[in-house]
Parts: sequence; C-alpha cells; structure tokens
Amino acid sequence: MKRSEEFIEMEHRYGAHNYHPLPVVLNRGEGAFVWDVEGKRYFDFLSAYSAVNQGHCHPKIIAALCEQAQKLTLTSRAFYNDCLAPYEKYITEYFGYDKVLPMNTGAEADETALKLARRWGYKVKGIPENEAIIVCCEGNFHGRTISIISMSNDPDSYGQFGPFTPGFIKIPYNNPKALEDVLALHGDKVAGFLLEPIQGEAGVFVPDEGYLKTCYDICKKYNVLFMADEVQTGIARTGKLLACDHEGVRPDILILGKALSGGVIPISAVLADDEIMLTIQPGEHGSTFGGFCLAGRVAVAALQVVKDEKLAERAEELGKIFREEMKAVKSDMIELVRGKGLLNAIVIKPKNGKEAWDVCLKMKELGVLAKPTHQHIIRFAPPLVISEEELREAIALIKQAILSFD
Ligand code: IF1
Repeated sequence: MKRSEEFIEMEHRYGAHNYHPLPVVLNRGEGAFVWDVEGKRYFDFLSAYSAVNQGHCHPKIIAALCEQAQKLTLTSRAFYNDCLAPYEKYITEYFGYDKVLPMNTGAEADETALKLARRWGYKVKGIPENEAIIVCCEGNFHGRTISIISMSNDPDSYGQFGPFTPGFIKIPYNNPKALEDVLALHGDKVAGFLLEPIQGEAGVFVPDEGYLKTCYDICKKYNVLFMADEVQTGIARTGKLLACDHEGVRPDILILGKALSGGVIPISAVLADDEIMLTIQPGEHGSTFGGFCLAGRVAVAALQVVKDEKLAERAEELGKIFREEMKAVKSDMIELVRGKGLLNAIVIKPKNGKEAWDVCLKMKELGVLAKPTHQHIIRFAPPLVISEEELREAIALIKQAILSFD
C-alpha cells in the first residue's frame, strides 16, 4: 500500500468524516508549491481557501513564529505582554481604524462582529433590547457556528442543526433595492448589514460594479453598520488590500482572518472605530488565545510581507492573465470564468458524465491542486507569491486537464 493510502485510511478510521478531501497527502509546502508523501510536486491553487496568500511557510513569517515561540507564546489577557500592543498599533494603522478586537478563527471574528453590531444597536442607535436585526445575504458563508449558520440558506450548512438564532433577515445578494426595501421597512431596528464583498463559497460570485458603494450609502441613510466579511477576499487576494477598496468603501466593521497569519496559525481580527468598539467593556467578550503573543508577532510579519512583496498589485496583474487565458480555452466544459485578482472560479458544464470533481482529479494527476465548491464550480486561488512564469506553467496544465475530456 502507498504511504498516501495509509494516511487516508488512518484518517478515515480515526477522524470525523466532516470533509471529503481530494486523495492527496501533503507533507511539505514552499511558496506556490506543495509536495505529497510520494515526493510529487503540485501547484497549490486553493491556498487553504485564501489563507496562504503569502505562500507556504514564508521564511519571514516562520521566523517571527519561531523567535517568539522560544520566548513566550501565551499570557492570556489577564495580563499585558510586549506583543499585543505593538500588533494592535500596527494593524489599526495598516487598515485605518481606531481599534482592533483580536480573535482566532474567521467564524469567531464574524460572531464578534455580530455581537458588536447588536451592542452598538442597543447602546448607540437605541434599538430596544433583544430586538436588533442583522441583514445578511442569500448565498453567504461566514463560518460554521450555530448563529452563523442561522444566517445560511445552504442546507449543507444549516440542515439538522436547529434550532437557530433569531434576529437575521436574508436578502438577495447583488441587489441594492432589496436592501433599501428591507431598511425602509425595518431600518429602525436594523443594527448592521453583513456581507462578503465577493461571495467565495457561493462560487466566487462577483457583484456588479458599484454594488458595495450603493449598499454602503443605503446603510448610512438608515444609520445601519456596513459590515464587510473580508476573511477570504481580504489581505490582497482580489487585487487590492481589501475587496472593498475596489469601490473606495470603508466598512464600519471590518472582519479579517485566514491570510492575516499567512496560513501559519489561526488569527482573525475585527476592526472598528471607538463609537462601535467601546460599546464592549472589560469582561463582556474575549478568547483565551485571541491576540496571543504568537499571533501578534506572526500577524505583523504576515502583513509586512503583503506590503513588501506588493502582493495586491501582483494579484491584480496575474489575475487578469489567468482570466484572459482561461476564457480563451476552446472547451464546451468551460461555461463561465469569473473572479477578481487571484480569486477566480470556472463553472464546469458536465460532459460525458465527467464533471468538476473529475477535472480536479485530472489536474491533480498533472500537478495542480484545486477543489470544486458546490458541484460544478472550481475555485482557483494560488498563493499571491506565484510568479508569472509559474502561473503560465500551471495554466497550461489546467488547460490540458480540461481539454483531456474533449
Ligand atoms: C470550511 C467555505 C471558503 C469564509 C468567510 C468566514 C469564514 C470563512 C468569507 C470562517 C471560511 C473556509 C471554511 C472551510 C472552507 C472555507 C470556505 F468553503 F467553507 F466557504 F473559503 F469558501 N468568512 N471559509 O470563507 O472562517 O472559521 O473557517 O476560520 O468550513 O469548510 P473560519
């Protein structure tokens, strides 16, 4: 039996079956590449769902982790330490907000944002206690906690996990009028509007130009917080530091995760100005590891790499090449190519019983790793450190995989 098969079998026996991974077992990563236990090299075109924007095991981020890990990893927030304050100063100046509330996973950051919006709704907007509403979008993905899946309309996310948290109204994505209508009706009790600037899980659904700005203006009209979940679209992935930057929109609450650590440890963050952030006082929210020493040092290094290596500009330029090349492929399996920066997706039209999963297996054989989201959409999101030459080499392999079904 191959070593990879041993690992797959062991995971099946001892691990929960909450994923169905592609049959590849990885044991090394560097830049845009990963290697399996048989020593085969692959282009990583998932980047751990955009957590590895800086490339696998970026030396500067790893150095920050290792240096701090030898000194002090975790104090808890019961005491101060010499890592958190410099991190808080760095990240708030980096994104232009008064304050940051540090958490660990994207879901925890979204939950924190929901609590901040509700708390602001009661203490500042004057919404009657326990009546705050959060407006969210159909097709959303914000994580896997009970309150977050209470916003979901994907049965795979919420099915048989009820009962659900109340206080959410879903509206169609990419439809500003739906937001206007719901706020005209309920605006006095709506604390916030939560959305992804591009819906990742839904299949890289890029809204119409101007959608974010129009919604932001509608929110201001009704004194509703505009809350951007940039866990997947942020940190240079879409060709700007934040996807909201494409429209010059500054979210009232900014939610970050994933690449905030360069894929090294779980780090997430919620940024907001004092009027919102100071509605939570000591003892009213927290987390054991939130903003811990390792996170402070790693996040600063990860964000510095984004700036030093101009990752947003690279994503912008390389993304254009990717979409141009994929749109030129003559295959009736390619129904649609869409995306922004290096967050792209191809909608695959099944052919002779072959579909997106089969294309991904063929790509794996050729040395490119990607995975379908929903049945017919393949997301392509390589680390932003990929060179143009490497990108073109991977594109050739992706084309070869798709054309192999013709
Ligand atoms: C899974 C999806 C992507 C996210 C946005 C919050 C979170 C995520 C926009 C929560 C997390 C991950 C979760 C992972 C697969 C992946 C995913 F397919 F689930 F939806 F990327 F699109 N906001 N997305 O994308 O962050 O708590 O995971 O740190 O759950 O299968 P997390």
